[in-house]
Amino acid sequence: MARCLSIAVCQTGPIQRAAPRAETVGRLVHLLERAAAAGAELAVFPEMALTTFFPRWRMDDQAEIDAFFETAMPGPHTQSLYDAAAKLKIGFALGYSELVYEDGVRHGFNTMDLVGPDGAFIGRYRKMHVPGASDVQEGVTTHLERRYFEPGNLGFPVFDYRGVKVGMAICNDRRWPETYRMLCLNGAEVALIGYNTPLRLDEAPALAHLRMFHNHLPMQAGAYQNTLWVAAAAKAGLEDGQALIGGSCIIAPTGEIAAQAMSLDDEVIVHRADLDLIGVCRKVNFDFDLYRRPDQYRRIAGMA
Ligand code: ING
Repeated sequence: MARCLSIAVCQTGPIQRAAPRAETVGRLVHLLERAAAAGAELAVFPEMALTTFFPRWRMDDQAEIDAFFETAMPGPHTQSLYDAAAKLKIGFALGYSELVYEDGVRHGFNTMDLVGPDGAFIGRYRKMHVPGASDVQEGVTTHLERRYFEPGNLGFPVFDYRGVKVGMAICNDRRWPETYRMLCLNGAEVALIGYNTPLRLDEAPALAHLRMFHNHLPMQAGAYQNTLWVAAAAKAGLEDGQALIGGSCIIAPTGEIAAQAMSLDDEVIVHRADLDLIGVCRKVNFDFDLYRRPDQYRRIAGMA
């Protein structure tokens, strides 16, 4: 009997700045209900799935900035999503902006939490590759994540979800090979990814036509080269005047796209991931213990 996990990607359409949290969480609950009805055992939501992608703006007022962050998860606005998970017996990974005080010092992280089918917290990931800048730059798509978020300090942890090893990554992380390699070396079988990716790229118009190609390419390569299932959820559509790409997908360890979203709106795609396919792919090429020689690479490169 094959070892499987039915995974849902819950893509959202735009979440406008004016949308009350409760309304947004209501949309997420509805998506989770659709995922459960389709037989999914685990769902992934986008990056920053509770608010608009506010790093597109330069803000100075701390109270204005903090309004986009969560100080507790679940909190008063998100408890209904955790309750729905327990009722529907389906866990989820949710991207949000985390505000935490450690030793009296304020820290902002771009975070994703993994929640079990009982609605209980399982584990946390904080985005490692924080892109963009800390202030507006002429001729560059304004993307000020480095103004609001620190790089993550949790590494690439892997958690047990119903006997399956699950890790997480957020948006720009998906472009870096280290993300998938670290998750794989930490034992991951499934990588849950959320992203908010603008369509426009003012700083590199020559690459503008490649936005979707550069979305799927690194995830397909990462899945293939590290024998991972990848489930990636976009926040898509025209959000506060900025077009965000869709292209949510579920990718097999073969690198094939097993399912892909068709819209730029709230949409659920589901695939019954055959986890035994990981072993097949490892046997063909990626048996790390047998074929991968980091010690040798380093010695040859004079890095040993
Ligand atoms: N978004 C982008 C991404 O890597 C970005 C970062 C923005 C890259 C604009 C280039 C131009 O998909 C996030 N949220 O990381």
